[in-house]
Amino acid sequence: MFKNLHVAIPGLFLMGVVSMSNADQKISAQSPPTATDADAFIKNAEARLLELNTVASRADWVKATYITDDTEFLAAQADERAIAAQVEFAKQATRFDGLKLPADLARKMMLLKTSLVMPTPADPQASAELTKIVSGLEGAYGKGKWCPPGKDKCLDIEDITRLMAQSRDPNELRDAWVGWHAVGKPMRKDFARFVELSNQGARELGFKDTGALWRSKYDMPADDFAREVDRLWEQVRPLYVQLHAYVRWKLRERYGAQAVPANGPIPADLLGNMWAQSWENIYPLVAPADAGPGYDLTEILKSRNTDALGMVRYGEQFFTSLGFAPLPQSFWERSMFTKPRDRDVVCHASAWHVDFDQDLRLKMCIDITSDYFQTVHHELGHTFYQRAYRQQPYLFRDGANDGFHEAIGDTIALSITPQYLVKLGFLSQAPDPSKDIGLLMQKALAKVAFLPFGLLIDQWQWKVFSGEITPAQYNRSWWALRLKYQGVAPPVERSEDDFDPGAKYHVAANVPYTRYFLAAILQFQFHRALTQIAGCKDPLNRCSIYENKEAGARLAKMLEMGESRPWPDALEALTGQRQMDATAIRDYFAPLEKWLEEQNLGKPIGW
Ligand code: X8Z
Ligand code: ZN
Repeated sequence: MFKNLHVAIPGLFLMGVVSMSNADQKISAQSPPTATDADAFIKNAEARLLELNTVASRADWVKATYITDDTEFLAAQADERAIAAQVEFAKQATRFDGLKLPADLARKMMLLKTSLVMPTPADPQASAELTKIVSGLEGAYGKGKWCPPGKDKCLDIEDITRLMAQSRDPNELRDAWVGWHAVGKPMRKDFARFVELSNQGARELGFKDTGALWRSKYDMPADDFAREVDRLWEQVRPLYVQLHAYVRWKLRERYGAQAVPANGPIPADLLGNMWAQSWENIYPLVAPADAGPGYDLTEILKSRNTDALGMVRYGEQFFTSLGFAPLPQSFWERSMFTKPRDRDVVCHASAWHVDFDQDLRLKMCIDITSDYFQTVHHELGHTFYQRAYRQQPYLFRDGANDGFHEAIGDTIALSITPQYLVKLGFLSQAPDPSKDIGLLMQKALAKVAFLPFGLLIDQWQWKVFSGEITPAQYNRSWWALRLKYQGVAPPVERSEDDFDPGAKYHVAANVPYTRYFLAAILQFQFHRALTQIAGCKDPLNRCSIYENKEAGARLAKMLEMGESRPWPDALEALTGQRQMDATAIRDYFAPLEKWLEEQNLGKPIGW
């Protein structure tokens, strides 16, 4: 999967024959190559990759919205062609190594090499095997179901997500958790093979392994990036640990001392989400006694009879209020907003830039809930970003880094404040500021709880790719990391018979995950900067940039840059800062953090 698909990204490009023009061949026969040769080489590569990736996106779109053996086959084939072409171009690009090139051209040479997520080996058989496996793994996830014994209906991940969010019956939660995790089990063997083949491809491109390739996408040496991620985690860890301690205490009150340890990890099935990655669904269990939520967005949306299309329209109008043009008609015609009744699809939400121009689409199975209201804004962030950089040269049509891409829609969603909901007519008046702790708690259950999860997936993947984690240790190392970072434990004993990482979409679909961790930090940094531009003097959680054209223009400026400059330049264009900085998320939640510390006095912290 790849470049234009925002959830799944760069993988792509053509098989075998990457045709060089006669002119190119003549040039390559002479030595040494010049900057003019380099320019011609890149122009040709960009044109070819655009063409191949557009074909691949169409095949992938059909596959993701209609999973069958045939669509999987055709998508794998188109992906393989596109990826192989890029691999080939990346290899050919080495002949310009050491040549002094204009900055843009040098950057494109670099991106040619680093923008792949899944580098295929040169051997055509290995390459075909790899793309087939990856297509099949994503398909297996998309088709995944749990059929509870004694019931006549099988549940898909959307149904199970609802159950995990709503049920407070520990037996039912455990059964659903175990039921869904069985989806990973059959993926183990293919996954191990995928790791081998993808590493083979990465090595042919000069990377130590696929993880090293993934870490090389951040305009800094791969090892520095790993340290940067650790630094950001250390900045936010104290806040997470306070939230964890408080939530554990509340769950212990609810489910009993048998079920929830006083100072150990929280059972992963009690947090309102299959992966315990976001805890907002258990808000009612942990709500501060004296500061209710103020309102329930799910109830409001339902009472207004909002449908899936209506949800997306709300998102769009937020962006247009900032000065962005409305989305093209084709977006509304070609997107998939609801789950079709008659076939398997990949419901996991994603935003597509099919032709890298104006053919923009969303693919999701919208439910009318507050969670999905957030997700719609998240996805539209990708869409508006994609459209904003469409006039860049092909190789620059991507986010400043993948964390930026993931952060834009979430940044906008931080502006869904009570005051904004009043403007929409959803609330007659904003709750009193005394309710802020409740509102901040709700947000923290989504955003702060997510941080260690956002980090650990790739900590696992990086070690798998480097060989530090072998297939024989897949599951136990997964749970060791979940314990270390999240402080959660599986509700039942697991073994190497299971493959729990495969029950998470991004592992099955080969999507690097650090991007979401970065986004969780960046969105607060963006929000702080944008609300300052909008002149908001209130606490960060009360500021919305809705209808603020100045903030919109500054945002657009950054989005239009795409990936044309190193990300610190893009960050500076919006925030004036050149470093990712977790002080913004700490500032945002400062009142809650203080409140949590008070609540946790005398209680165990950590696990
Ligand atoms: O995968 C997504 C988006 C698509 S890019 C729906 N997210 C991560 C996840 O679901 O695990 C958004 C938050 C984290
Ligand atoms: Zn996303």
